[in-house]
Formats: sequence, C-alpha cells, structure tokens
Amino acid sequence: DQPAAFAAVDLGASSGRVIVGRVGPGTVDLTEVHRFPNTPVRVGGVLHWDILSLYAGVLHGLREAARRTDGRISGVGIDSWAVDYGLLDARGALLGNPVHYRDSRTDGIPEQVYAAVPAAELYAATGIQHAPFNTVHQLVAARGTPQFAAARRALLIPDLLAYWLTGEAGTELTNASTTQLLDPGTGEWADGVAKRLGIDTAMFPPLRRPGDHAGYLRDDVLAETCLAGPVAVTAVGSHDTASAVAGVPAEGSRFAYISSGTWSLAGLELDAPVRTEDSRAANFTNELGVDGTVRYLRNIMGHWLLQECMRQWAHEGRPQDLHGLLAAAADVPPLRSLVDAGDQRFLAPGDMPRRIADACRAAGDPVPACPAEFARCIFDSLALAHREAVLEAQRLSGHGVDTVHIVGGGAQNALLCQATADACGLPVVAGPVEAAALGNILVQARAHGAVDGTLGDLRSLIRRTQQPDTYLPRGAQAWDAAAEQMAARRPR
Ligand code: LFR
Repeated sequence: DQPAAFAAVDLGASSGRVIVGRVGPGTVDLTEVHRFPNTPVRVGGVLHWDILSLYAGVLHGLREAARRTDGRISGVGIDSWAVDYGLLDARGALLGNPVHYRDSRTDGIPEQVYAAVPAAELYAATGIQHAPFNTVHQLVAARGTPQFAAARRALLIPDLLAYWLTGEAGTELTNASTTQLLDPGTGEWADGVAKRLGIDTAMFPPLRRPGDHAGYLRDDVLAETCLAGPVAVTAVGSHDTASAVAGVPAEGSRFAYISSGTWSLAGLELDAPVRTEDSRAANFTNELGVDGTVRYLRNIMGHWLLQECMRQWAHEGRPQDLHGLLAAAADVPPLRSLVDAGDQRFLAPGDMPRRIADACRAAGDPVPACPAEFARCIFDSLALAHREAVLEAQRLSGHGVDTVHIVGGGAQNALLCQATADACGLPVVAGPVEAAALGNILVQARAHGAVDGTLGDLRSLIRRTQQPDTYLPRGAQAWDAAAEQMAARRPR
C-alpha cells in the first residue's frame, strides 16, 4: 500500500510554500515542492497583498505536486496568516485586492470601536487581544466605502483561495476566531457586539471546522494543475498559527509553544478561554485551535524586527547576509540593549533601525552601532518577551509548564533558541521548522482516514518522525534582572 499524499498550502507574510506530505500508519514524510515570495504592494498609498500572484504560486505548487505524485494527491489544505479578507460582489467577483494588516487605514479606528463597544466588553465577548489590525477594525475602517457597499460576502484569505479552487465558500473556525467577532466559548459569531459596530457577520459564509470537507478542486483547476480528480479540499486549522500549534511535537499538556516566524506567537494550549480583566490588561488572546482547543497566546513582533532592518539596510545600499549576521550577533555581548518586542510602534513597515535606536536611547541603553549589534538587541529582546509571555500565560491561566517548544523558521535560529531557554529557565525543544505544514497535513490525513486519533496521537506521530533539537537553560539571573528593568520601563 502506497502512503496517501496530501498537499499543504502554507502562506506566510514573507513567503508561500506548497508541501507534499506522504502519510501512512506511523509515517509522515514532507517534501517542499514549491516556494514563492510574498511581496506586498503599496498602491495609491494603501498596502495590499498581491493575491493573484499568491494564487498563481498555489497553482504552480499544485502542478509541481502533481508532477511528483503522478497526478495523485488525495487532498489539499490551506493555511495563512490571519485577520485579512477579500470582499466579493453578488456574483462572487473579488472587489479589489485584500489590504495588508500592516496598512495604516486602521489608525484611530480602535478608539471609534471602543466608543461603541468598550474594550472590556469586546474582550469579554470575543477573548481577542487589542490589536489595530483585527478584522473588526478593518471592517469598521472599510464601512462606508463604495467597495464595502457593493460587497455581499467577506472571505478570509485561506477561505478566498479555497473558494477559487473549489467554487465553494465557507469560513474556517480557527481563523474566524481572529476576527474579534466570534465567541471562543460557543464557537459562534458574537452578533451582539457585531451589530453595535454596524457589522453583519452573515457576510461571512457558514462556519466550518478543521477536518470538515470544503469542496473538490474545480475541473479547470484540475486541468491546469494536471491533477487527477477528484481532489478534496479539507478545512484545516486555516490560521497558520493554529496549524503550527497542532504541529508542536509536545508530550502531555505541560508545555508552552512559540510559533516563531515573522511573528513570535507565544503561549499555551488550553481547554477554555481566559477572559479576565487581568488577562485583557496583559493583552493575551484566546484564538481557537484544532479539536476544540484554545490558543492562549501573545503576539510578539518576532523576526519582523530583523526582516525590516534588513530591508532598510538593503535600501541604503548595504545589504546584509543573514548567515553572517547571525554568526556576528553571537559574538556581541548579551543583554546590553533591549527593546519591548510587544510594542506596537514596531508594527508598521518603515525605518526599523531608527525605531529600535530611538527606543534604546529613550531607555538609556547603548544604541546599537552596527547590524550585528542590532541583531543581538533584537534576539535578546525577543527572548525576554518569550519569557514574559510564558510566565504570564501560566500565571493568568493557572496552567503550568515544564517545556517550551519553538516551531517554525525560528527553530533554526540557535542564538534565539538558547537565549529563550536561558530567559525562561526551561528546556527549549526546537523544531519542526515546518510545523504549520505538518499540522495542516495531519488534519487532512485524519479526515481522509489515513491516520486516526486525538491531537495528542498526531503529535506523537510527529515526535516519532521528526528530530527536534534541545537547548538546556543556563544561568537565569541576568535575565531576571533584565526582566525587572523592562517591567520598570513600561507605563503602568
Ligand atoms: C502569523 C499570524 C499571527 C497573526 C498575524 C496576523 O503568521 O497569523 O498569528 O496574529 O499573523 O495575521
């Protein structure tokens, strides 16, 4: 018996990939068949996703998947970043390019939203952290535009791509939870608050859960990709972080995870949301995960801080080589300059070295003087933010941990993994890098009957087939002092 093959489409903020997973009893084997850049485009002053180029990348990847499997894949699942959406008219045509969550159109909008629904009430209803990019703020910013008036439907990014591939529309639950319009306790729309904001949640097609059937590839898609039909599309944890957390190779429940990529998403997997005022003040979010879990986590700026520095240096005519920079950063003395990696001042694109330098200067820390010093400052700051998120999440939820898992691209960053182990005072298990694709593929494989079991069983399959690295903690005292200093700097 040949193992069944599934394609995972995993779109990140800086690149997209199509990965083929062959899954049989006791085996999972991944092959990346196509990787393509995700380059946002500023048009008329608004930052957009280049959605057709992403869709072309998906088709190209499926064609590659067909070539490697004799046209025989059993299924496709799609995950991407959260919160963003496309609007469709009454005939299903896309009305304009989806706007990027880092665009400034939501500046000042949260204030308007909280005037209609106080922040505490919105948190009690949806469990979602304050972030200017949440779908709720984007929809309020879009309300009143001719485009919005013509819209009959909103599709979150993975749902939009699935609609183009299958002709069928749905709203996948884990990603729907990031809109800040859904009640994570009931898994239903929070219509009470939505109505008060002038948002009709019926613009989102019916909800579907990870594992639900989401249609078959259209005939023209089969023809274009050389795949032999029927090929089912399965709803997976379509929020990339939901798939990444499903792909954490944890044993038992006493673990924290950090999904480390453009963002660091750091937190715990819980059975139920935590919606206390303390939790809101600490800006923890309750997103839904695979199999009814809650992803209780904090958004930390992540490698975005470095990516945006690299972009700036290249723009100034001094491009840096990433490997060289990581090696040089390891030689810079630790913990000299720290910034608050949760600070939303770092959210928008723009001159990142300047913003980091300003923050260091304001705090009285030495201003990094070369790229290696910036990189060191960034990794130390991320490790400190990881520590705070891991500690605070335990305090606020009462759920203790004894291991921290780092998954995603950041699992390859040894300096960051070791600093995180030191800062947390806990062992860090790093990998797999492609956790999101693994989570995506295993949820599909289970829906097709190629594997069975609970989320814990899927994770044990990952443990048996992938080889993570372990970093043991060393001397935490320096980090205790750094954490105290950082806490003293924050406004109360
Ligand atoms: C990571 C991620 C985060 C989400 C951010 C914006 O790729 O999906 O979980 O907060 O992107 O959508």
